[in-house]
Amino acid sequence: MDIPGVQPASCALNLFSPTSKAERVEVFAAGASGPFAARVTGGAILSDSVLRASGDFAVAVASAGSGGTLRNVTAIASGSDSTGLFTNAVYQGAAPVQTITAQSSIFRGDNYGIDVQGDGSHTVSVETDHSITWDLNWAILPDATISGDPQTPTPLFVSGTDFHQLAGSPTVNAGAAVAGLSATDLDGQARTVGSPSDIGADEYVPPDPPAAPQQPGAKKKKGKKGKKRKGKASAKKKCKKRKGKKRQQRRKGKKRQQRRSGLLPSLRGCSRPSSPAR
Ligand SMILES: [Ca+2]
Repeated sequence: MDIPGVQPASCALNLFSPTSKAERVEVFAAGASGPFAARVTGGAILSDSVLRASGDFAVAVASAGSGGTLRNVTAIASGSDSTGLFTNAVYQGAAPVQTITAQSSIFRGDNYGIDVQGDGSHTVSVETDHSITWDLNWAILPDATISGDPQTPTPLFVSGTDFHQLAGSPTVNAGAAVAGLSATDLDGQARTVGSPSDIGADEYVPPDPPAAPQQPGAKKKKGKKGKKRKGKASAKKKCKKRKGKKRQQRRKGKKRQQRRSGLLPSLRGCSRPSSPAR
């Protein structure tokens, strides 16, 4: 879903209640100033998705109110002062605490990966669980915290706009083993391939190993089935031959008996007719 012309601090995707859940969405928001690709508030859940925002002060994903959960999200913002994950007391309203739980997610912006801003009367926190930001790390202002295990390795992606992982990316098999993982990733492929599952919207599927090349002149191996059939056929043949021999012997014996009892003329004295004199 490409949303151009997003107004400052306006969101292309807004999830705002505990029953709000979005998964496997791809949002690209562009605007001259402050476009937000997505906002999560009121305990909503956003998972298995790619959020991308471009423009000055662009934000890939923001939280507001009491916050929510991001699970297997890849959030990338580009442009001056852009931020991957932005949580700010300004958007907190009456909620005393704004907490965003980031599980197996990736954040990056040209300014900050994660930017957490509290104020004198609001507490803002980001709880990370196997989530990463890279290059520029995070900013933490007063009354704001980042807890858990924020990490900074550089993921390996296909390109700057295609966030499928490459082989060897530190995000592969490095996700959080948490309850509530989806059955599928952004592409509809299995969410868990290897253990544990990956960080980010995409789950890496290793390519099939190439088939071993056949040596020239190598004899093709006969299958078990063929061999078996051949063995069976020759056994049958042998059996038939044996039966024929026995039948012949029985016939000969019968004739001999008949000759003895006089039913057939004796063979004695029989000789081949002599060949004519030359
Ligand atoms: Ca995939």
